[in-house]
Amino acid sequence: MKIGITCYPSLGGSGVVATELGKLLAERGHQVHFISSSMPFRMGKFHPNVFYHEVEVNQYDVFKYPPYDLTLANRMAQVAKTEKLDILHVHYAVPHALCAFLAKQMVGDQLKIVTTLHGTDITVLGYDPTLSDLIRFGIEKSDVVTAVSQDLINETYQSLQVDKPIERIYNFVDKRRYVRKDVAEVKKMFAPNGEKLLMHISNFRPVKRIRDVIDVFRLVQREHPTRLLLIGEGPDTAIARQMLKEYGLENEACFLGKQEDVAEVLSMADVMLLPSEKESFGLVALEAMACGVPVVATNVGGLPEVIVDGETGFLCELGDVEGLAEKTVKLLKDEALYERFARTGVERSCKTFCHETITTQYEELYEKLLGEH
Ligand code: GMT
Repeated sequence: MKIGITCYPSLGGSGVVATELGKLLAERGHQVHFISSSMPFRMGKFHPNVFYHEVEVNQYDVFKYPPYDLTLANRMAQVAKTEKLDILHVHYAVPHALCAFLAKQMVGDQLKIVTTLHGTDITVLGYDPTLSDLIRFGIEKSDVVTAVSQDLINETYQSLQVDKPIERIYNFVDKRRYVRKDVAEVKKMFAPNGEKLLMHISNFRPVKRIRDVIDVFRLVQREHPTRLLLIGEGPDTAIARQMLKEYGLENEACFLGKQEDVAEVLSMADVMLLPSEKESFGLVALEAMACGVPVVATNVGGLPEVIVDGETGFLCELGDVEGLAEKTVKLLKDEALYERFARTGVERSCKTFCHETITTQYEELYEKLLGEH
């Protein structure tokens, strides 16, 4: 098959999933064309079946805002025509499903649109009256719609009242790369006296509740020698720095910024903290589990579909900083419990979220869609 993929190419789970899926489809012999504003950051090494088409937006004085959406739609149509694409698989309804719909109008009905919903497009934008009708339209005009968790499907029906079946296809980890690595020497740099390492990875948006991460760390640190590693960056990075300073913990925490090799970094962690307010899936929780790191998180959105409470991690109510800290300490102090959680997490990630199985699910969905007409 010839498959076009559009995603937000910068750091973020949806871009990771879109890019990794594209590479896996290419490995299976499909021709994959990425159409995006910049090279997706996980693109990696050259692959003969992977092509990249940049969307370049020109600036004109006449426009107050550069017409990115229209330029993207035009590029999608161009690539669909020249490369004879069968499928355009877009990640995020806004604006990608709408751009794909426009491209389809330009090239003809033979081009099939698959839209994958990742979260913020529904959980935030879906409630915005200036966008909700448009999002609903984009979903209904897609040939097939998928979402990354059952919770996101439920929320889409509830918030947008869409009249369209939505198929659940979970996110995945490539188990060839997401394994615990031997990083004992590097870990010593961050935990020189054998302290345990708590880790948080995100884009530091308010929805990630960075304040709770720091508060949990403060409480855990009182009970057990612990350090904190913070990966990624975003609007609330400064808040985290400020809080650590106020608590006198700035020397116990380290900001590593954005990291390419997440599996390597995760292999240093003892516990992953994810106290998010909302999380349609929580890819980072899955990546942590795959590397044998138990996750202590909030019981929100799709997280309970990824983390099994009391088996691969612990789930607490949103904002329950004391509960999150207590569960973290429990894991750090009970070696047998810790080993069981770590092992079960690896097993679950390989079984339920295996890259091969999920790629096959998408492949079958494409085949069915093309076979229907
Ligand atoms: O969480 C973010 O801020 C980034 C966002 C994205 O665009 O990548 O993540 C969303 O999609 C991921 C991949 O499906 C999910 O793992 C995240 O849970 C979801 N984020 C939210 O729902 C807040």
